[in-house]
Amino acid sequence: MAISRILIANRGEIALRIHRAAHEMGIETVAVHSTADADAMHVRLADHAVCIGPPAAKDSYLNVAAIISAAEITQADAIHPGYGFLSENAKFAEIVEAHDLIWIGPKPEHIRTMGDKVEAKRTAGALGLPLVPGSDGAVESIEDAKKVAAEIGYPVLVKAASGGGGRGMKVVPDEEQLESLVSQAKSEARNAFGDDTVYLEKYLGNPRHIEFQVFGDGNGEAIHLGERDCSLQRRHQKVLEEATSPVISDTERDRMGGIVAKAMADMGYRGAGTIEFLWEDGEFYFIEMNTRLQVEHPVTEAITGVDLVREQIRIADGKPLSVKQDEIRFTGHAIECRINAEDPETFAPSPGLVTSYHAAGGMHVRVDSGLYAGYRIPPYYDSMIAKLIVYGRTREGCIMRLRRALEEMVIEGVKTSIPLHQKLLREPDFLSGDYSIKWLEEWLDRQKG
Ligand code: MV4
Repeated sequence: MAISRILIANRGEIALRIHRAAHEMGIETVAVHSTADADAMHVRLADHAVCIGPPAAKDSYLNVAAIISAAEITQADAIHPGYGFLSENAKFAEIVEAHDLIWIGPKPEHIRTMGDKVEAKRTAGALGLPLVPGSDGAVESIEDAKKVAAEIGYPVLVKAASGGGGRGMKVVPDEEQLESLVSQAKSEARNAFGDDTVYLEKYLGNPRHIEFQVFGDGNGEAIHLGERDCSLQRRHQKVLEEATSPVISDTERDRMGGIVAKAMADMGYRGAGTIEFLWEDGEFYFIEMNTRLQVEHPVTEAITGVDLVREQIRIADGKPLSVKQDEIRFTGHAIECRINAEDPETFAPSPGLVTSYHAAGGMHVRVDSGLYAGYRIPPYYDSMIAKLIVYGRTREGCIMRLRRALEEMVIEGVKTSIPLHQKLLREPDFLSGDYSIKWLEEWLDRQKG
């Protein structure tokens, strides 16, 4: 075993993040890139680089044959998928392992289970996680749907089993509209995912999105690293995340964290995972599990001191978890601002030439980004170009430092979401921590007029 060269099947800031963890462990890296990314920072920093195709992601970052070939040509012994792209593709994980490469990720069977939201819920329930009340599995007929909805009470939510990320959801206010909305949801799901399986849940009107970070060694040991509050979203895109959540007490964290860690231990989960809950009126309700490293993982790193990518690589290499649960302390507060190349008011993408760039610095300030002056942001990929992560001993101190860091950031030549963050950080509801998943979009609507 002993991983000595990792192929990073991703781009942008997360490719850099993985490169940094690898180099700190004395491991070489291989970058893969599209023709549009030949001058990207992840390509410059890596020890080896292979062009795997044209700009369109389906021909490059999603091109399984090209990526496996790149690993073989460069004699990489492991593949890290980052987030997005192939990270939650169970088939890809199997192909990697079938080529005698180490997959730096969860067991393929667990990726597959959690990718099917009906299976995920069944599994979570069997492991003792609290669920949103709803149908026991898929809805098989309209009679079945009526019966379940009457039991749990309206409004109900129709969700697609192959959905996730909010795609294909329908809120049903009353029984009169159930039949037509279920059939709409089914046909939309069939078109989007090629699978018209849907299930029903009680619709929670004003919850928070709170997710727990977990790690398993694949052999029945597992830990949790506390929660992140990701309630500030626009169109299912997170804008700002924080750890710890302003509404979760130390006692609640220990209690819920204990439940999720036990669940992961019992399923034999391997690697990094995130258990997503909706939280309303003091109760947690499981909705989904993500079987990957997440964009917002640095806020967890900031408050625990654990390097999550290093941990992923160690586990993939067959090593035990580097920390035990009783060695983990949650200290202080961290906030991440996602900086996108987009218009801060219309959210229209703003790719193009970065004419000048200066990253914020100073105590407890981290910038994860592949930007540099003279870099041309390509129009083909996600608009997130940087993450600003700030730590403070208290939430108030963290917010003050974050405002200072945002003042220091310079990104010229393209529009960015920095002004949006600056405005958000002065909002009384944000300062008091009093926000739900609906707050940001309602606030943006109020700004418009
Ligand atoms: C819900 C919900 C209310 N009630 N489920 C959206 C994405 C997917 N991960 C689950 N989602 C939701 N599920 C029930 N039973 C509201 C949402 C939701 C949401 C959740 C988290 C963060 C932002 C959101 C924005 C709109 C809707």
